Amino acid sequence: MAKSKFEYVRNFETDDTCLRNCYIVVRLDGRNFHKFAEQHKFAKPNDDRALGLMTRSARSVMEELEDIVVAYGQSDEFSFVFNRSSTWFKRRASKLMTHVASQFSSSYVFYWKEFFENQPLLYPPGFDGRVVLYPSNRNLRDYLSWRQADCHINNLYNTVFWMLVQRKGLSTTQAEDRLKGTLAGDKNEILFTEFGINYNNESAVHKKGTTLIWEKRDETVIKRTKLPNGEEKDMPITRSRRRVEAYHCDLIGEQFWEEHPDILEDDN
Ligand code: DGT
Ligand code: MG
Ligand code: MG
Ligand code: MG
Ligand code: MG
Repeated sequence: MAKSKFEYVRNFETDDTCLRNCYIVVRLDGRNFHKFAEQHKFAKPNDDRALGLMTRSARSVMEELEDIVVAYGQSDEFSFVFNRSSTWFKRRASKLMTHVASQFSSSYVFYWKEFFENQPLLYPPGFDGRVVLYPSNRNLRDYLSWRQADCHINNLYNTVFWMLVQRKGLSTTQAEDRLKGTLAGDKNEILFTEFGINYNNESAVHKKGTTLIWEKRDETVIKRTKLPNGEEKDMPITRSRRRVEAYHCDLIGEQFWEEHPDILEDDN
């Protein structure tokens, strides 16, 4: 095919292939969700509709795109981990990141009504994306631990903060001052002595965030089957199906990874 004289502009495209053998992590984060949460009347500190919609959108990303082995979300962010041996889109960072961001954003709008029945979506939300590569299982696990630790720190802070404001009637500035310099133990103590709340009993989705993984489940369906003698009969057929399952469990310790040894590939 003859080439036009404009063809050379292609050479301006730069290579953004992700290094081989590395896990490719795409993290999305809601743009200016401080304002978005206010305007859409998100409950404080945690809005279960908003968290449910984030998880629904992340599930759509995993189901529609290839090679995502685990995803982790909290607040207005979600991280997607591509298998280290993935060759999807020739491992081009911009392709992977933009597919994740656009699939997530369109799902967020598409499924909005399922979660926010009486709250109209007032303007189109956006999400930023970034790509980070992790060369070892340890690094990847530490990345996920970092996001989960962030979830815990913020949730503990926000839980006490909004108790002080909503139950004790402190202004937001007063609550901020009250919590300045406090450690986790102090916050637990305030929750327990002043509000009778044992933080350990708070809901797991808020304390731990949401982890999505693929799991095989046996599914039995009744199917009308033709027998050799020509007769038709309803027969149970069991097949193993892969589906995305959600967990709200600890990712920092060993247990989760021991119970799900197939998520990560061996380092060697
Ligand atoms: P950014 O990411 O730099 O564009 O700015 P923001 O405002 O999105 O900041 P970020 O991502 O650091 O913090 C997330 C914001 O989203 C934070 O202000 C609280 C809000 N948010 C997230 N989930 C909830 C929720 O369940 N309830 C409420 N009330 N707010 C939430
Ligand atoms: Mg931010
Ligand atoms: Mg944000
Ligand atoms: Mg955020
Ligand atoms: Mg195209």
